Amino acid sequence: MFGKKRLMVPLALPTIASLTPENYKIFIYDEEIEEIPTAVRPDIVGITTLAATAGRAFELGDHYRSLGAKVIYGGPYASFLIEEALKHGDSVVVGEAEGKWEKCLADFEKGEIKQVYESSALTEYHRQKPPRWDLVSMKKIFQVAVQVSRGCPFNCDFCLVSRIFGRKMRYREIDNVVEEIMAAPSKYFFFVDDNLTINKRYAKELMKAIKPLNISWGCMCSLDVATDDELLRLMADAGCFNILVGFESLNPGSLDETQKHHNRGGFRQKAEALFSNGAFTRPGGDISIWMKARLSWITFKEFILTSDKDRRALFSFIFKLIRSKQIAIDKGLGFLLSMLGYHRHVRLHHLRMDEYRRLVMSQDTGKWKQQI
Ligand code: B12
Ligand code: SF4
Repeated sequence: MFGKKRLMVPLALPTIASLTPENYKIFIYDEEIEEIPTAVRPDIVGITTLAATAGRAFELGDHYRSLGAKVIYGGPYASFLIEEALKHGDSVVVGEAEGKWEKCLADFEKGEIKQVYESSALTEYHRQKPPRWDLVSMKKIFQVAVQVSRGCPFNCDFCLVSRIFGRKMRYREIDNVVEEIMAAPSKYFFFVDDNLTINKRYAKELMKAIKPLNISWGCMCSLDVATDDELLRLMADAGCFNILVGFESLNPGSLDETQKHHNRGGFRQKAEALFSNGAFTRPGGDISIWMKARLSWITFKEFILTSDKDRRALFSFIFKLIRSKQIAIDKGLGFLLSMLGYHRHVRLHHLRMDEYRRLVMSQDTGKWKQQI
């Protein structure tokens, strides 16, 4: 939540609504900001799932099935735990919805809905229909989500992104992105791409194209953005006010263990470069110019404290660094420390499944025990 508002409504459901034929009357509900009408019986209910939301998603699925509705799950959690989702729903759309959701609805209309909609091919992802933000109550939302790319060339152990969207980057055509932003009901955006600046040429073109739109936006990118002064300036000019950088850990051993090798080394120098090149440590005159351009860089550095044996030492190490202001480069810097909860973060590939189950069973209490 952001004050009385939710920061963003997840992009999944407005995207799926955009794929839905016109003969459907669609309602989107987000329980973080509004009540879900549980007394009504829809014909078909689509529910998105994350590990963090799966318990509630399954409760709702059970409820709507008991009313006689068909319940379809999608999203990262159901895509990897299909059998579990099918205990609470009629069908699972695995991975990207494009193509599969339309097929699922066509089968629904014929009364032949299948349990699993899956395909080995990823979508082309050149041009997307605009998400149906008109179906979302915008009064309580701060930012609108936009996605320009899918995929990630890396394969970090705790992350599902390359498993869902592949390791080859796919990009939308820039004019298609611009059209979507212009049609959106807000001037505040968040690019949900896992690394908006990984392809610097595309990123620079995008910045030039969105600059005239006079919007404010945040994004996620890797620290190497710090090494490209031109890109930082273009981002600032185009309305960037917030970036989220995933350091994950300060411990090179933990980075190796989780296959996040690309974050090894030089983090402090790069973070300092980010500030001296992009924002706060510019001479006073410069800052006021940037402020006029609506630039206020607030960087949340996310650390995932990966391995059990290092946890205590790392906490105290980071605590000391923050207290000594060695990494609190200025007051605009925030920290988001998240423990690596295996039930939420672990990459669910088969080799690790036994370990995953063992850890969840041994560490969790309550519903998780019955669900696995
Ligand atoms: C932006 C983002 C956030 C943002 C914003 C969330 C928001 N409100 O929009 C913030 C920073 C708040 C956030 C928080 C968290 N996030 Co996050 N986040 C993302 C990110 C980068 C993009 C999400 C997105 O918008 N994708 C674009 C949409 C279109 O993709 P999609 O949701 O997958 O939907 C597609 C398909 O999955 C499918 N689909 C999805 N739902 C449905 C439903 C139906 C019915 C159908 C048919 C199809 C379908 O169709 C869509 C179109 O193809 C993803 C990674 C990624 N690249 O997706 C991680 C990701 C979703 N987050 C993740 C995690 C772990 C978290 C946190 C738990 C982190 C933490 N430690 O706190 C929290 C949980 C927050 C919560 N309670 O919801 C994990 C989820 C893993 C899992 N097994 O659940 C992901 C996958 C990244 C990862 N590490 O693997 N996150
Ligand atoms: S954590 Fe970031 S770099 Fe690693 S696989 Fe996920 S999206 Fe890619």
